[in-house]
Amino acid sequence: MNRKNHTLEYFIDLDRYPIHQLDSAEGKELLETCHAHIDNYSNCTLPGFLQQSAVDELADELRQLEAVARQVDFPATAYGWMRNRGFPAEHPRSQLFPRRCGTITTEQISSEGPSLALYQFDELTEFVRKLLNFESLFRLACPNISVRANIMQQGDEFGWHFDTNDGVVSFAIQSADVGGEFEYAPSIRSEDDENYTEVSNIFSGAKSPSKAITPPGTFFLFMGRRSLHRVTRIEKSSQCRHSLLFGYDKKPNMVFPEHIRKRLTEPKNTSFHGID
Ligand SMILES: O=C(O)CCC(=O)C(=O)O
Ligand SMILES: [Fe+2]
Repeated sequence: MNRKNHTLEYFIDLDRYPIHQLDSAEGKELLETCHAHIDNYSNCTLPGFLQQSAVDELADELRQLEAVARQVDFPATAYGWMRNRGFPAEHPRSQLFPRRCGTITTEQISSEGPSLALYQFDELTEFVRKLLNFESLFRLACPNISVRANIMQQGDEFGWHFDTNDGVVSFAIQSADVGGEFEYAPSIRSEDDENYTEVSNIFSGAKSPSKAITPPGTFFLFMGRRSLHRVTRIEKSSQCRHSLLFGYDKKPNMVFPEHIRKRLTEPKNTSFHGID
């Protein structure tokens, strides 16, 4: 096998995004720009973050994993971490959205390959920590959900939802031809205010969401617990949409509970994950 030299500069355009020198004037400027964007839009979107040759290698790796992706296919609540029984039919907590998507989990990915090599860089973890303004940030120790990839084909969609945590990092690796766009409503909820009126407006289409522009190679940090989001249906595409997702935690050695890991690693997951 033709092993690549997986250095930081092989993966990341450090001239444009000097994440290895965050204390330099250029590094500070990068952080300032990102923080302002996070404050206003609940995300940090850095196009051209990955070098083209790295994008190509990552896309090759994910393409080879398409055959073993687990298919998730069920109607899902946007509020996966809450008990949602007993709300009126039209209430946001009662609504379900299609979640149809292929998932690759960490144990399926080669430890020699580019996806796991990119995850291992302390410079990247430190950059994310500074973006989030956390005292500490660690890569996960989870054998299944540290690094994930979403593999979406024609007809797939990942309906409206909130993530269980803020600060998930994803990389756009391969786009669909038509559809498969990331739409979101920034900071629409908080732990003190669910803001159901605005959530309903997005669900019903009365209010239009924002769209993230994420061509392949884009770094994307997202506040998904506060911000409603979805990946729109892939209407037509000759190739799958690939996104690569990296998990982090404030504490070291975080492993997701077994029932969550099981749910993601079951061969075909069509179980009802709606109201319970
Ligand atoms: O694949 C993506 O771009 C993000 C999908 C998503 O929101 C998620 O996996 O929670
Ligand atoms: Fe999400």
